[in-house]
Amino acid sequence: LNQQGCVVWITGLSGSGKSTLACSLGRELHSRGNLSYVLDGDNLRHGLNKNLGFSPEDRTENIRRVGEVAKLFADAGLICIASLISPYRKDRNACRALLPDANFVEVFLNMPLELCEGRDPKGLYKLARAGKIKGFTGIDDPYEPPLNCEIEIKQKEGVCPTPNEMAGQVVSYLEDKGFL
Ligand code: GGZ
Repeated sequence: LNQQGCVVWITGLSGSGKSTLACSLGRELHSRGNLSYVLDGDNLRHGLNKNLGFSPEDRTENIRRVGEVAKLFADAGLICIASLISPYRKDRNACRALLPDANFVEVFLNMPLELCEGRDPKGLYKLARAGKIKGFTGIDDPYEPPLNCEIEIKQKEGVCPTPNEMAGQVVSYLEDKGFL
């Protein structure tokens, strides 16, 4: 194995497609013979982070822990793919600061709220609009978009890129930077 590790940090609204992109990217890297590991916010909240909710303090702690674990994977030489809403800029920047700057690749999955809310795979936006979930990102809790991300993924002429296209965009970047 001769692989320089890094963290690919995917941020975006609930329903923007973070987990789908993470999975697709992991599969693509595997098929190329690159070791990667996916840290998914929603999954980790069932184990490592099961004592955390969605208050600003708990989100900050959630992201801090995942940032530390991601750094460990990157140190071990893996491409660590983290997919969390990570709505607060300062928390993402704190994760970035754990690594040499070049080894933290922030990917902004920039999908309009209307699109994410329209998908609503778990019906959470509906509950949030009805006031049954308080502090839902994009509804009554802020999402702070990155100011200087390495990769931005968005719709082109109203059409969303496919998961494979999105993964391809990240793979090209990682190739350019010499991680692949
Ligand atoms: C945002 C929430 C909330 C609130 C539950 N706000 O799309 P999902 O359902 O499957 O994934 C979301 C997940 C967010 O977990 P993260 O660890 O990524 O969040 S953060 O980075 O902000 O710590 C969503 C579900 O949990 N969910 N309540 N109030 N998303």
